[in-house]
Amino acid sequence: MKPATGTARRARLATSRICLVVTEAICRLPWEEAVGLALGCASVGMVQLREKKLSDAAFVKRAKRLRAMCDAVGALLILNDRAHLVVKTGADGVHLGEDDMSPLDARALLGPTVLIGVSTHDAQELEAAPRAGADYAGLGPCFPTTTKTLTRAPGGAALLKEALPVARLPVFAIGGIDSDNVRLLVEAGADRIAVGAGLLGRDDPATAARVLAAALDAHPRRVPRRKKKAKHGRGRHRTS
Ligand code: TZP
Ligand code: MG
Repeated sequence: MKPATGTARRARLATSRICLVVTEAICRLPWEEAVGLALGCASVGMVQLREKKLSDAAFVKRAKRLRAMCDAVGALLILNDRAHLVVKTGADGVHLGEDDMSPLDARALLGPTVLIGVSTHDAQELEAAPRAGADYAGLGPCFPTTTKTLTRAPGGAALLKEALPVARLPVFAIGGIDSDNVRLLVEAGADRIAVGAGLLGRDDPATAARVLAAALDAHPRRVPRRKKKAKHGRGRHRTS
């Protein structure tokens, strides 16, 4: 497939409200089935492949399978950590934390069309993210999670209230988000979320995604919905 342009990628980012964080170990169903069900919800506009333990070869194989699944529904594919595999896998971008390649180095390596996401933990880091060349930021952790060993205490709604006002790029709240607590974050100003276990750890990722999407829909400044394609829609029917 022809590589997407930077403009097309950034336009898709602008309408993405849920980033699905994919780690096989947190999936209750077989991972492809779980991801496929979550991707049935149109609000899931971005998938981040986060596998810390896979070899590069196994990671590439997984990313290529996800690439095809994302293409079927028009979702973005982002790699966690592994900037050196973006071109090989045809991913749309890379998500970088404090222990990874710097965003500026990643931009120099990958060029202007690739999306770069950064992890942020407070208002100061969030304010600095655009200067570092980021297209979007994750902000958290919001709540306790078993997906990742946390090095900071979860900040909850207070973190979002403090940090979101300084944001100058799209921000995905992250960490322990599920259908029970998402409303607290929406009330605190969140209009985008990144979710792993709250979707893939469920018996029914499709319903869980719909519940999260409905909560985000209640946001006063909500991200616009993607226009429905009249005909020849790609892939399966997606809800909400
Ligand atoms: N940072 C904090 S939690 C997390 C990252 C990358 C992974 C996703 O967390 P969860 O709780 O499975 O949604
Ligand atoms: Mg990382």
